[in-house]
Amino acid sequence: MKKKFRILILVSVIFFVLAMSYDILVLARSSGISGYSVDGCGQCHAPVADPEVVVQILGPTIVFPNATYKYTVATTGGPGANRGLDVSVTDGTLTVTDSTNTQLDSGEITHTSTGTSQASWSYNWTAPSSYGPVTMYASSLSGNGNGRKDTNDLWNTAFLTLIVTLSGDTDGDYDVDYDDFIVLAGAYGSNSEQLAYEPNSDFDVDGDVDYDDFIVLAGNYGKTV
Ligand code: HEC
Ligand SMILES: [Ca+2]
Ligand SMILES: [Ca+2]
Ligand SMILES: [Ca+2]
Ligand SMILES: [Ca+2]
Repeated sequence: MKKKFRILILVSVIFFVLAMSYDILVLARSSGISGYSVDGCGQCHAPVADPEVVVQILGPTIVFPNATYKYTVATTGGPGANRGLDVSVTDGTLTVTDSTNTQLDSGEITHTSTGTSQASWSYNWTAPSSYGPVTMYASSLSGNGNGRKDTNDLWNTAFLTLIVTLSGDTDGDYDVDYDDFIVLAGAYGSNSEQLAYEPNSDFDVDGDVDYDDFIVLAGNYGKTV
């Protein structure tokens, strides 16, 4: 009888420890998860992407080798009690600029527990040293805030193609020619507060399109990648 009792205690302890570690595993999710940026969060939340949730990746699409740019993922629609994200890139490097709300997990940007109160998250991406297209993938979830993974937590995915090209290539076709000059001419004299401003023509990224930017384009005129 005494032995049986001891076994019972032992079994209970083992069960308790297992239950605790399961709980810790489960709770770890609200602090971000990587590896789901492309296919989405369906394995544990709503089974398929929901068009009610709109995920946008905002930031420059024509970029230069080794340069660093700011991107923002913005999520609207769905229950919206809390939200989260997972971002990956096929090349280049993601870095955290807001460590309160985002973190790096296996090279991907995910939300922190605090970050689930946000509807948008910003971070940096540094372009690779080689020319060519890079894809940025984002999955974002709009949860019902009940602290559980359930099918009422809706999500969707988005991607953005980033063209890593020559400085001066305003239209992103991997050359610097008259077409690019025309784009710059249209934005010439503008600053980032104005409608005419064209970030793809602001090669020195100082918030205006002026003579300095023209000189950059002129310097690469006629070149192709
Ligand atoms: C392997 C399972 C799993 C996957 C995949 C997963 N989650 Fe979760 N997620 C959970 C669990 C479990 C919870 C509930 C416990 C918690 O809040 O930590 C949760 C909760 C959340 C919450 C809080 C939601 C609420 O209503 O309380 C957010 C936000 C979240 N996940 C974001 C994401 C995003 C974004 C993805 C896809 C990029 C994702 N999750 C993919 C398991 C997962
Ligand atoms: Ca061009
Ligand atoms: Ca061209
Ligand atoms: Ca400029
Ligand atoms: Ca200037």
